[in-house]
Amino acid sequence: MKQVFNVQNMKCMGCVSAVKAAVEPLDGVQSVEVDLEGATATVEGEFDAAAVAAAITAAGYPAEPAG
Ligand SMILES: [Cu+2]
Repeated sequence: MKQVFNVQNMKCMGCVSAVKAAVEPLDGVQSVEVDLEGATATVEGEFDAAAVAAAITAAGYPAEPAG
């Protein structure tokens, strides 16, 4: 599946890297694309959306599934 998350507080490419690093190790995640300007992260794979949102939030960027 592909899920878009709204991600708050990302301000630079360091933030983008931090979000990617938080999501990539999670179970079932195949790829992560982060859009700094759009304030979103798009995750592909077979994962638990709540766990992904929680991991991004725990990294300092409050996140929730979009739509
Ligand atoms: Cu930053």
